[in-house]
Amino acid sequence: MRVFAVVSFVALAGYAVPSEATAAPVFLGPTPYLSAADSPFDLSSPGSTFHLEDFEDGELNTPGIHQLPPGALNATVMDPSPTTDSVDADDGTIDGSGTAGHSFAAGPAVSVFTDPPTLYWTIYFEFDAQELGFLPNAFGFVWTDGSPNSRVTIELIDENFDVVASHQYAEVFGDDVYTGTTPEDRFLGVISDQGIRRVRITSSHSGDGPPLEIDHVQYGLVPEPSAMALFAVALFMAGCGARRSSRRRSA
Ligand SMILES: [Ca+2]
Ligand SMILES: [Ca+2]
Ligand SMILES: [Ca+2]
Repeated sequence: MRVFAVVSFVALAGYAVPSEATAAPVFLGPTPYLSAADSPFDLSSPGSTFHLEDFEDGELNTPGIHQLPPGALNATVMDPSPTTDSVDADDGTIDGSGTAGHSFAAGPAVSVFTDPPTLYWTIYFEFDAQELGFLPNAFGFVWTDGSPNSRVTIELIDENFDVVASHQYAEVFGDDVYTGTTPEDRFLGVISDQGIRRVRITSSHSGDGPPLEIDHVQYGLVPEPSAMALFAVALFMAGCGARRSSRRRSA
């Protein structure tokens, strides 16, 4: 049920919510995230229809997710180190630090030669319907480190490598600290009306800076989005009605 609260937040904040039952993807977040309990998805028993990759075994190896294209330039797992930026709780203690956990750091950035240059860090996942038994309609991750003022985009990409949905967050991400601190860490995600075949995360910023790090990659099946968006709107309207009648009673 927590997912409804976030969709409702998205509606209040003016994000992309379907106007009718058109079922456009609903992009979620950004919301602070220190442990799996902060996810809008129910991560209490990952396994059959929902998966959580926290990288704590040192690998990307939850079912049905692979990097695209496979190769030496892919993101890699960061072991505990002074600059590792895991989700806070992964080391056993929510204490403002993720250095004793594991994160997933992007491969080399693409640099666009403006002055100063703009760096684009990308992590690109593909889902395997055979291995999962389905294509996920929900995906999320936690942005844990990068340069200050990073711009983040999520793209959903289909079988033909066409971008079917894209969302750049209005907020910017990142602080000036690269040593595993966690107050800047944010959940971002999407619920789609279509099965998600591929998803590409891009984090960009002006000038040099450290690589994009993410954690708690999560994906699976949730109830279809148009119904949830309508439910969120209904909740919002009910809340407005309650406030109006309360004001009338107190007048
Ligand atoms: Ca910690
Ligand atoms: Ca981790
Ligand atoms: Ca961080």
